[in-house]
Amino acid sequence: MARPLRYQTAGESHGPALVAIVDGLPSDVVVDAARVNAELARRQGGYGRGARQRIETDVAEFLGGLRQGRTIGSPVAVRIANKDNRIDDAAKTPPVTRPRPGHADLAGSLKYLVPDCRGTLERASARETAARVAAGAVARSVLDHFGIRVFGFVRGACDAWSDMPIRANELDALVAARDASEVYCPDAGVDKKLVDLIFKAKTEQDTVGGWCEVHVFGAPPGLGSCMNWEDRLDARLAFAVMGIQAFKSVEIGLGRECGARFGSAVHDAIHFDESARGESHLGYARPTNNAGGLEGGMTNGMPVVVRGTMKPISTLLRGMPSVEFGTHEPVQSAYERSDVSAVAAASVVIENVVAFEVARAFLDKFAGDSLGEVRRAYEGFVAAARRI
Ligand code: EPS
Repeated sequence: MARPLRYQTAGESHGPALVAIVDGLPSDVVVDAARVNAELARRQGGYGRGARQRIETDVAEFLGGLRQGRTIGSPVAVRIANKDNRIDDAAKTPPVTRPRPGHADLAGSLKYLVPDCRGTLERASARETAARVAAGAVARSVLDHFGIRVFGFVRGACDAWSDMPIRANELDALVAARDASEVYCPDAGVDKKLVDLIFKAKTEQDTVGGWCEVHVFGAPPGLGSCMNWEDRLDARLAFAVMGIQAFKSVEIGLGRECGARFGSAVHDAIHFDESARGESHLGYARPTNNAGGLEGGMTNGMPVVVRGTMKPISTLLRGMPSVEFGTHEPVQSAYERSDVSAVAAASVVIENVVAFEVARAFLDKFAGDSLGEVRRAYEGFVAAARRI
């Protein structure tokens, strides 16, 4: 019985380590530790990050699930050590009693009945996204075997917005441009504006969020399902993206702009191009991709396009109006070492979270206990779909 792909994380921001357990991978999948570590390193980067990233060097230690770099069908367990491990040191973790607007501080203290916000901020912290990136980077190893590529980047923030088209045949150049950008934006003009914006926020003791986008190239049609709301891939993607710390909205394809246009300017015409039979759309070419590769909750063979909005970091150096627990006196919110912007890092998180969901949907459709069985199911499906 092939088990559904799923993962769980554990660990606090200043605890000993973060842990991810990915269950449901078939055997024989190549998991490249260097690639997982490269994603972890990317997540640590980006202009606007705070001092914590100079302390940590995130490295995945594989504790289970692999033999000689390949899965064996058992859960893959990954550990990422925290160097700033002081959760049990009371002197180094004084109580936080002035909740930060936007953070989990207030809601968490009320929910768990703890007057020290540290009771919840340790787990609410976006440090946990390191484990999420590791889980996605492991799971997308399946996609590598089928030539499915996932590309995440920063589309903009505030009044800086990149209109750059993201095309499959330019992917290598886009990856290089993104990786050369301090803010993970492949559009050179906008990259500079974003750096200036983050610098301005920093000088004003403020913070800034932004928009991150992910494109998935090469996914076959039919991932997800129209038969049940929980299995719609767009629903699963939205759930996964909204599960990332600080994300406040998610869009697929044209997203909210769909409401501003008539149908004829939204829906993607269907053409048939015999010469494009080798593409993931199997020849059913679409001149536009406003649907973001998803119709009826299923992939249609066009690139899957997901955009998420990250709110600005909620720890402001200058503080925000708040209230002291106990006295209820008005105060400025607490300051904890933090980032001015983590939008670049968030683009790595959303990329790997989306990759995980696509891998899950892929294995749901082409289930098998070994990669060979998955491959046979995939190839049999593609051959049959070509006859439609
Ligand atoms: C975070 C606060 C900061 C960030 C952290 C998220 O941590 P610290 O209080 O240790 O400086 O650096 O993000 C990370 C540690 C990370 O690796 O992404 C928060 O409150 O959410």
